[in-house]
Amino acid sequence: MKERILMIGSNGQIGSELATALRRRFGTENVITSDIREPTVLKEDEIFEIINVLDKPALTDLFEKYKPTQLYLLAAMLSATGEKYPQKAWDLNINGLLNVLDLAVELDVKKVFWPSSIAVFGPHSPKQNTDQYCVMDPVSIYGVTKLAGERLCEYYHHKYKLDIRSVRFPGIISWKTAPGGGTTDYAVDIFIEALKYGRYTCFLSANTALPMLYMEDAVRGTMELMDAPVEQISIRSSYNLAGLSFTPSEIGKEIKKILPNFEMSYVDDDPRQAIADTWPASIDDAYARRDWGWKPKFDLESITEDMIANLKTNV
Ligand code: AKB
Repeated sequence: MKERILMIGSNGQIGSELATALRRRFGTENVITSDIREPTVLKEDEIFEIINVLDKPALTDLFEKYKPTQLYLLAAMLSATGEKYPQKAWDLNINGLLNVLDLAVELDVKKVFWPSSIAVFGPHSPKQNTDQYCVMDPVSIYGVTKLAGERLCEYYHHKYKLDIRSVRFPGIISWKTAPGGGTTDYAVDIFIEALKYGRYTCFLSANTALPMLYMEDAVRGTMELMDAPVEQISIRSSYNLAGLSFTPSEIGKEIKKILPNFEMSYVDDDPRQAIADTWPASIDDAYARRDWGWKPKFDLESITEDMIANLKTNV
């Protein structure tokens, strides 16, 4: 069957790189990207539409116009911005998802991808090797929407047989498009400022370990999950997905190996620390490994080398 992909929220950190990979795989003419505003770069043959995922009539028109076989919903408000606008975060993250789930069922979309996050865990979840199934008591509104979203995905799968697939992304590190409004954003900011100014003031404390993933792994993992035979998908809420875990102090030391003059300092009153303190330090992704063969490739050393090599020419 010929695939036709519709991506909503394609201008963000994950969308911009996932769209490139999907265009390479399915052909530029079969990938429609969309967002609330124009992307900064759009090649002549790329198809892009302005859409607000909360505008159901416009969204319906978009689905009817392109009749997608696969849908990627990446429009979301992340954890730090969500704390500033909790109502908007709920509206976008939950009502946007509901609009897409309803239309996917109504218009018979074959597969849907929606990312969840490690933010679904909370202060009573285990900190180390956090299991797929454990206490989940998110305290950020972002985490609350992601956990509610997971339950909706599983519900739509059971009730309407919707083939929805999801992973709980950790912090994503990438050099092409910066993240925005997240608690894990420091792990990208640090490279940009190290190259620009030779120093970085981190908003998380030196020993705050968090799970992270390199973009190349995140894109490959998403495509592997979407490619997996349906009978191999045992989880319809969202799969735990691990790459690596490190602290600000550890990544700082790794950067110093390549940029010996790099200096790091810390602020101790940033509200993002309170969110990070409730998140896991490391994730157990045994189900993703077992069900669809997930295996990350990048470690801290290879990420640091790749980030600096690529950003050197851009910063
Ligand atoms: C955030 O920090 O909010 C995101 C996430 C872990 O989902 N990067």
